[in-house]
Amino acid sequence: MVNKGGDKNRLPVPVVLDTDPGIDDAVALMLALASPGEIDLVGISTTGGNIGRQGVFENAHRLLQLFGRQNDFPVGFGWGEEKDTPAASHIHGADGMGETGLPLAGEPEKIPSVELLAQLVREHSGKLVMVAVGPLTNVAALLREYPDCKKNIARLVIMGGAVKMSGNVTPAAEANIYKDPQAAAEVFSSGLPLQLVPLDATLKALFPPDRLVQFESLRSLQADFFRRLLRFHFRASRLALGVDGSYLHDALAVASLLAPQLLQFEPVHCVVETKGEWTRGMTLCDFRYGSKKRLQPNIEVAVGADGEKFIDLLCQRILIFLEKFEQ
Ligand SMILES: [Ca+2]
Repeated sequence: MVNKGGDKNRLPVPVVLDTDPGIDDAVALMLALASPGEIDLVGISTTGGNIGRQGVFENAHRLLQLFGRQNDFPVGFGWGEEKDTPAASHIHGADGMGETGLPLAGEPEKIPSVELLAQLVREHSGKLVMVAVGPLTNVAALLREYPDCKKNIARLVIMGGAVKMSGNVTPAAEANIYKDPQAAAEVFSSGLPLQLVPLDATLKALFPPDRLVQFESLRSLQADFFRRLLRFHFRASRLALGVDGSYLHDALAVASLLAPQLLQFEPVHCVVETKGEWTRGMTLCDFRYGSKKRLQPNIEVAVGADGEKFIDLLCQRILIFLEKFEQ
């Protein structure tokens, strides 16, 4: 987004993060908190995904308490029934955050995520950017229960899908879309201004182990948490995916607000398969270039990303952010 001085483009933009922390969710949140010049984080709505609804809700609070931001904005509790979906503990740990053992103080109040989202859209009418980095359950519920909200959401950025490649949960589907394909289908066909950051882009956002070296000398609980989170993810990713590094899918979606030029967006028509025997949760895009049959675009899809520049930006921001906690 370019700040041209007009009211509509004024920075920082109000942002709500819809999230299921989640290791890469935690890094995405850190990147948002580390970027107050561009992002005014006004709320977090949690959604069951990497682990169940209660766990991700508590993890969001744990993170905010760790960074001293627990009184700055509300946190929503995931909408709807708990989905019976494959666990992601082999990637994120049983606690969803790399078994880092962050404490949780108190018993946080549970505002339903859908109510929180509706309230934030009203408060920031026409300006609110939603960044959804978990299953789209809350967002679909918002559009269903508060249809008037639709015209007042500036943009929705979604981490999810795989458009020109295999998925990660099944050959057809990426985890966020697979976990609630009905919700994703509703959101994709909603007419909202949409940007999709699929695996095609996020598999370029690999944080290599040697980039952690620059964080080694930092001495704080916060820096220690960041190092342990990534080290867990390095081990898990090596075992589960045979990859040397940590894919920070969700952080790339947040980075698209800071430096949109890092991603190669392309307008396409995209639908979500909800019923397929083998293809449930598939994001099917119409790339029939030049064909008269090609369908009208309904979404901008990132078909690639500059992974190295993303990691540079991320490290720069997180380093400055963590230095503030030095003891
Ligand atoms: Ca996530």
